Order: sequence, then structure tokens, then C-alpha cells
Amino acid sequence: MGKKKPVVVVTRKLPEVVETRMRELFETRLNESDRPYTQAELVEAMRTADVVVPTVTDRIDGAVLSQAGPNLKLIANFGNGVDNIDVLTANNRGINVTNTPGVLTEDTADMTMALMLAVPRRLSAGIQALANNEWSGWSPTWMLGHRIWGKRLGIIGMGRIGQAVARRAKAFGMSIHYHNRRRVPTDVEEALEATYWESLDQMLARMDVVSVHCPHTPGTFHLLSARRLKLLKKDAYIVNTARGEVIDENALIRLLENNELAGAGLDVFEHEPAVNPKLAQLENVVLLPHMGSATIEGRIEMGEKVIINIKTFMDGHRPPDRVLPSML
Ligand code: 8YV
Repeated sequence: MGKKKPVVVVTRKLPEVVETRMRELFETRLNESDRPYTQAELVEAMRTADVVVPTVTDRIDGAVLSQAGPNLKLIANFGNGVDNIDVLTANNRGINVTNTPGVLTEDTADMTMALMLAVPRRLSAGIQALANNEWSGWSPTWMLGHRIWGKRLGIIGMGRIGQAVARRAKAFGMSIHYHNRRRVPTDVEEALEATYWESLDQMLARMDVVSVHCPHTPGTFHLLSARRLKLLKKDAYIVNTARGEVIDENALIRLLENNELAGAGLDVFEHEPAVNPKLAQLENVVLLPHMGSATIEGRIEMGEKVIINIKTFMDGHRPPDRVLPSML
């Protein structure tokens, strides 16, 4: 008789190939309806599973973790960001946490560029004008936006995604600036012709476009506070494909309403899935429903990472994408 398969609870619907493989390998419980779990359902999963596979829509906080059953040894997050999980408490309770880094880097960087182009070049306004039948023909002074070529891009968080954005933006003729906890290696800086700013405040005041690529941690919550947002130039644009919590959303809305900022491209929001209705009323914004990594290829690769993490762990080895509290 073979080894007993681990009970794996997957909280949301994943690509079919991923679910099928998981069913082959593990005693997998799927969520056919894809309805997000309630906190009570999440607790039930934590009580009965050996492994839970949550997503960004599951809040695994101290209260949920305190009710985990004795068999739960791994939370294999389907996602890169782990701000939905209290990693420290999980670790203290002997529960490992893994994520899916690397496989959504390029997709998220692409979406960042899409927003970086869409806002200054007024893509939404143009699409809307056609949809409303408001186009009477070409005009030399109609629908003018701003070019990004030759502009300064300030990247906050120069990890995998920040660097992937920098590579793209460089090819679009932007000059690359960045702020990061640690300076990146010289060869990376040289390849990107990137300028490092130790002081985020100093960088913000000089940039034409600012793009957020740091994780959401207690240390980065409202990193772009009301005070810092005020440092931005009036004609600057801000793009966020990381986490809404990094920006004080109310302060951002106030600046946009008063035209103290040129515009914003947002794929993430502070209180997802709620989107502040004031944002939708603004003309100088492009809003997307957390689609940064939403490609079929990426989602399948995320699933493959989850499977490798579970399999490695169950075989008694250290899973490749283990997240430790010290990394956050
Ligand atoms: C994912 C993300 O779709 O991986 C992340 O950190 O923000 C998203 O792109 C989501 O987290 C899935 O759980």
C-alpha cells in the first residue's frame, strides 16, 4: 500500500490542468463554485487539511491560524504576495508558508507598462469618445496626452517585478530611478542605467512617473502617505500594480480631485474588492480589477509552483518557495 495522500484544500477555482494534476497527486478538495470562502469556511479548511492553498482573497490571520488542526503543516499560497497571511504566527505555530514568485513577473510588468501608457495617452478617454459617438474626425488639438519617452520613472521596490518594469521602461526611452531597501548590484544598475535614491522623499519630488513594486508589509503600509504624495510634481503620474495598501488612497483621491497630480493607473486598491466610488468619477485615472498577473500561462505556472512546493514538502524536503518572516 502506498503512502496516504495529504489532504489539500484549494480555496478558489484554479486552471483545470492544475486542478487535475492536484487531484492525481493529493487528496484534493476543490472549490467548484469559485465563491470565496467565508472566514468560517476557511477555519474549517484549516481544521481538517494537511495543506491549504489560499489566494489573495483569503485572510489567514492570527484568529484563523489559532484554530488550525494538528495536521496542518503547510499553507501553499497561490500568489506571490503573502500579505493575506500572518506569516510570523504561522511560523510560530510550526506551519510553513510558501508562495509563487517569478512566474508572474513579466505579466505584471507588462500590465504596469499598459497603465503607464494608458493614463498619459488618455486611452480610456479615447475609447469612451468613440463609444459615445463623439468623434467627428481628426483634429490637431483634440485628445492630446503626454509622451512618456524622455521622462523620469521612479520605481519603488526594485525586486523582480521592479526590474522587469525598468527593462521595459528603458526601451520606451524613460530614464530609470529607484528606491529600494537595499541598493541592487552594480551590474544590474548599470544594465538599466538606473539611479538609486536612498531617500524616497527626494526621488518622489523629481519624478514624472512613479510606479509601486514593493510588497505590502507593516513597514510599507501607506508608504505613500498624504505627506509623501504631496511631494510629487503636479504633472506626475502614479501607477500601482502592487498592493493598494501601499498608497493612502484617500489622500491620492484628494490630490487627483484637485488636479494636484496628473493622473493614476491603478490595478490594486486599498479595500479590495471595494473600489472607492470617488475614483471612478475621476477623469485622470485608469482603473483595473487586480489583473496584473491575469494570464492563462501565468496562472498555470503559479499552479505548477504550488504543486512543486506541496510535493517537495510532503517528500520531506524544504519547499523551494518557503517564505520566512525575516524575508518580509
Ligand atoms: C495574484 C498578486 O493574482 O501574486 C500576487 O501577489 O497580487 C496577484 O497577481 C494573487 O495574489 C493570487 O492570489
